[in-house]
Amino acid sequence: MADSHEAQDAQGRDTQAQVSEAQIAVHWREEEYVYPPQKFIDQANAADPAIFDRFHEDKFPDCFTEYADLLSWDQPWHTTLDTSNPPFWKWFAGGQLNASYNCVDRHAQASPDKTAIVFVPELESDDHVHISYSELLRQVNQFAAVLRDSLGLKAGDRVTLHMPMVPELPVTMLACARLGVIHSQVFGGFSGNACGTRIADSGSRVLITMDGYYRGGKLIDHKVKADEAVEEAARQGQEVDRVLVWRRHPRQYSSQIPMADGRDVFVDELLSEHQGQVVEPVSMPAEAPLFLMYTSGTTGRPKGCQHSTGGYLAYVAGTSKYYQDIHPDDVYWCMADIGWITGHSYIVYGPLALGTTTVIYEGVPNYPDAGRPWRIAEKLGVSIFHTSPTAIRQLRKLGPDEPRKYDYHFKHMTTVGEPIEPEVWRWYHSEVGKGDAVIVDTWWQTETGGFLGTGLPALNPMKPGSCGPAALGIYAVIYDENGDEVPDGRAGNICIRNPWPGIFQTIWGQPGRFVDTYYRKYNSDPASTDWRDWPYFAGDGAVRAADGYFRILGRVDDVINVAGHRLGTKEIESAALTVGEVAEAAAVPVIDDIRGRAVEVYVSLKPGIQPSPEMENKVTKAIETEIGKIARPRNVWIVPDMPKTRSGKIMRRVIASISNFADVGDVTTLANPEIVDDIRHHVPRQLTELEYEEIKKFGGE
Ligand code: 6R9
Repeated sequence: MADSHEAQDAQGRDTQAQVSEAQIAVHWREEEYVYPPQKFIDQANAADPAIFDRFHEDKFPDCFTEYADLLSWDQPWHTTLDTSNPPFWKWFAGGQLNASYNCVDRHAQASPDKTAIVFVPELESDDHVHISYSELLRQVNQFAAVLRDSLGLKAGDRVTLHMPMVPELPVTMLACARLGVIHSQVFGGFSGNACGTRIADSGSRVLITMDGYYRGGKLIDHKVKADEAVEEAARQGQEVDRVLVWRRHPRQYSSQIPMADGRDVFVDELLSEHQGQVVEPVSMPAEAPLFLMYTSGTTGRPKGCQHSTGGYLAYVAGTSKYYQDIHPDDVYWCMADIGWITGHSYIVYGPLALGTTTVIYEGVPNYPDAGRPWRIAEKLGVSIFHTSPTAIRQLRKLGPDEPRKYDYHFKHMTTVGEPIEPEVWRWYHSEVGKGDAVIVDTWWQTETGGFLGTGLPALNPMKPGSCGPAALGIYAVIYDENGDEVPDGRAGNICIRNPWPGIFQTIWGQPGRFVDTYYRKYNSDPASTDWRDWPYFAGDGAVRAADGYFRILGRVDDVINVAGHRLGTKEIESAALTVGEVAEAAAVPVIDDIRGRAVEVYVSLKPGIQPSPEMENKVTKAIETEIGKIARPRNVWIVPDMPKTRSGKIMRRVIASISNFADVGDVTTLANPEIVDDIRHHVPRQLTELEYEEIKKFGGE
């Protein structure tokens, strides 16, 4: 944990050999409150403080029926929360519903012409595409017919999606949901190999992809990754029978890679066989899995977080209503990628469950320039804007005055994925929000389905740098390593004492790992069926202030959050080790002025191999191939040896200190202390001004 001096954690691991993000976190000073404008309060969905009473702990778990009541159920539940098999909680047990019906049909009936999705292609010369709820219903039905009748898919089957930011992605997800088929969308930027590993883990026989998409002004060949993915899955024992390929441009093929005979098929050809077909939504138990979302683990293969249909959909609908303040007439734009949990919950499922208009932008925020997001906002009349600190930092750096040039008006802005520096927060507020929009900082995780730490915009004043108090019905606490609550102002491990409807159900195929990773640490009685005995361990370091607001310091495990994307140090190290000449590899987090954190990789080479820039490139390339470009290290340092404990463990803490120009601390326990100076020699000082300031703040040189 963040300020622990213990040498071992609860599992007896040698924590001194590791370094976590929380340990290199920058501690900002407590900021003053910023209050929402009256005109925001006057229209807010949650403006009456009575809401806090409705979600008070003595009303748990029934308080969450308020969220479930936002949905249309085929059959009501008989038990709000079934705790008989902890920590495998069952929310709304006995209830039945269909997610696609809730996100599409009921709105198509009530307001068929209302725009459900606005697609903004990356090329500015291309027209925006407005898809109404009735049109969305038609497309979802037709594609569901393809999945059911041409592919024979049925409830409970898994299908892997590796799709870019196009409306065909939600259409695919919702068509799966209509049948009870479990979708597993892999972020489009991940490599073919990373996709293949996830296909194998989920046991998918079908991969759905697109031939190409636009990014940075170029049409990227995406189908190439499908072939790599299928090959990798086969290597891991999973055969893929069918690859469905959507076309980015009608009647064209945007890839150089030939379609494999008998395996690959264009979606439009299948759709033409199912014109106008209607597929009844399959009524699913609330507990049926809706989707898998893979995230990085500390060790071993990635974790397929399994989310439920009823609890998940209720939680994202409720939080979209109260925290995103979505009203029927809002135009809502979340600039995240649907390939991450943020996109699933707060581009697709939450906003569509509420029947709003959600914007999908294909490309990067700064294409062709840093004014693009504000032009989109102006043109579409976006009222709610949602993005990450990394995107804000980037837009601020590239176009600090751009927002002023455009006539848009946000009432509400969200930030998600990483801590936001107060200085960056203030630019977001005054420039992007024109001093008039509220900012809702939202702390949560792939595992948690929806927001955990965040403020109700009309009721909780904002505090730059803090995510805010715990969300409604979330009882958060900060424990030390022994499970004792730490006093306010001290860092520790943030935990949630209770279950909530959005919590994931298990790690796909690894229930033991699910219990071990998230519950073992603070569970005192494995036999207890009382939820109070099962606090959820989030894996983040945090500090609570006296007013109950939390500041998140970062991961306490071996996960590095680069630009809001979670990367496991072990995954990066194994990728580096696929290079034959590499003997050992260590990945560490470093402070980065745009991405929050970046990765540096240290490698030592096998005897007789000479260090060279080619070698460094080879390591970088291997990481891109195994994981994807997002994992590309900022630097690869070739060093003569790694600092090691006497038991032979690499001391990442020492390496991270060198990378962050901080004091390396006590190195007397090293088997080879002399190597420290040697390594320092290999790491030249190239700091930006902001990094230098940050480093000074956390006690570096
Ligand atoms: C939603 C999402 C989860 C990790 C999480 C934490 C960090 C997310 C944050 C934040 C500070 C915020 N994180 N939101 N840190 N302030 N508002 O990002 O899910 O990709 O699983 O990442 O991201 O460290 O544990 P995921």
